[in-house]
Amino acid sequence: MKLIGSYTSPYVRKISVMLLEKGLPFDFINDVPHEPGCKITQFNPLGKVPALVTDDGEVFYDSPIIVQYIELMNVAPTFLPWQPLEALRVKQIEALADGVTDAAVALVLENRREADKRNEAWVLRQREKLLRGLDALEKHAENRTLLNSDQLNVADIATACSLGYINFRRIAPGWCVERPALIKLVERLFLRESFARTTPPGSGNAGLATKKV
Ligand SMILES: N[C@@H](CCC(=O)N[C@@H](CS)C(=O)NCC(=O)O)C(=O)O
Repeated sequence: MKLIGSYTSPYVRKISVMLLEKGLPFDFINDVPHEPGCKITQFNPLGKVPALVTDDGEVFYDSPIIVQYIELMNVAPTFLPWQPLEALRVKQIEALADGVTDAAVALVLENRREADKRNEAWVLRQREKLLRGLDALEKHAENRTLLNSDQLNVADIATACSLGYINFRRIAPGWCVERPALIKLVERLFLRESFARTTPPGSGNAGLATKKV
């Protein structure tokens, strides 16, 4: 199997973590969208990482689809409940975490534009999505049923990758204030070898800020 993506992408990290946790061997092909020479459009017409190329040469893209494919390989540990509706509920939280990541990525890209070219209304909209999403994740993490339970699942992995990215890009340094359940989740997950091995270069840890965002 080949995983195509960049080391800094939280969606790529989600897949790397899953493969490492399951002990599935894969070749990581570093490919960075927005950089010259990027080859991802040969695998994904949408030009986004990650893409997974199976041993038979079939390509899957969009990280939730890749998650589903990996789960179909039936290799323990499983990251989705066996009961379909329960699995859908976990996938809903995965989508929520990925949506928070989408907003964070949008903020990073907008911040790269010159100040006078930034669309402040757009920035505000993304920021509100991010904060509402984090509040919703905190509630799930407090409940400890579908997120932050003793059984690691794809919602936990997607949430920790999203928060790791927010830390790495310093997009909302106060996210951790008044979100103690999310802090507990990342503190626990970041200790795992799969997360340690996929830390984006130069990223900090989870408990830095003192002011809520
Ligand atoms: N929904 C996609 C999102 C993937 C995504 O947006 N990846 C970013 C990197 S963090 C990307 O490739 N961006 C390039 C682009 O949008 O052209 C997934 O979950 O795989």
